[in-house]
Amino acid sequence: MNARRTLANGVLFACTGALLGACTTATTPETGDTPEHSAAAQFVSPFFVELDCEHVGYIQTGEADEHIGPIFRRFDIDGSRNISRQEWLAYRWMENKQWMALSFDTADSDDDALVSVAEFRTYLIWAIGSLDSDSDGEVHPEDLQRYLPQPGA
Ligand SMILES: [Ca+2]
Ligand SMILES: [Ca+2]
Ligand SMILES: [Ca+2]
Repeated sequence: MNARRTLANGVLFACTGALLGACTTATTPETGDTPEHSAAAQFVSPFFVELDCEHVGYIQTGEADEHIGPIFRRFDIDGSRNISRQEWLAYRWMENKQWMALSFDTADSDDDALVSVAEFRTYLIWAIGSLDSDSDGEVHPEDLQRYLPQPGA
């Protein structure tokens, strides 16, 4: 996707927000645009289709609990019920290792260098919620894309 297309998406996003009445709040699409959001978008992306099991085209934070088991086990290679930093960074569907590391540090809230099931659940729910810029409870593929680098960028 080129820069012009990205810009168009941004404008489309803003217009959609206005149609939904989001313009009445103080938030703008740019608010809270941080590396943590990019890390969250990268983290959620590989699981989007799985989380959207009803195929409605968007995901919600409530979907995390339905799918957390299989997603967690994909990271927890040795089945220890904890994800080590090494296991986390080994997950191959996420290209930007800096964001991966940021995700790990954010998820590991007690700083014991392991992400427990509870920490993983909290992070997944936070990650989905953080991408819902217009706070309507729905996270669409465009919400993820705006935080992720485009091919060739
Ligand atoms: Ca493990
Ligand atoms: Ca921990
Ligand atoms: Ca939304």
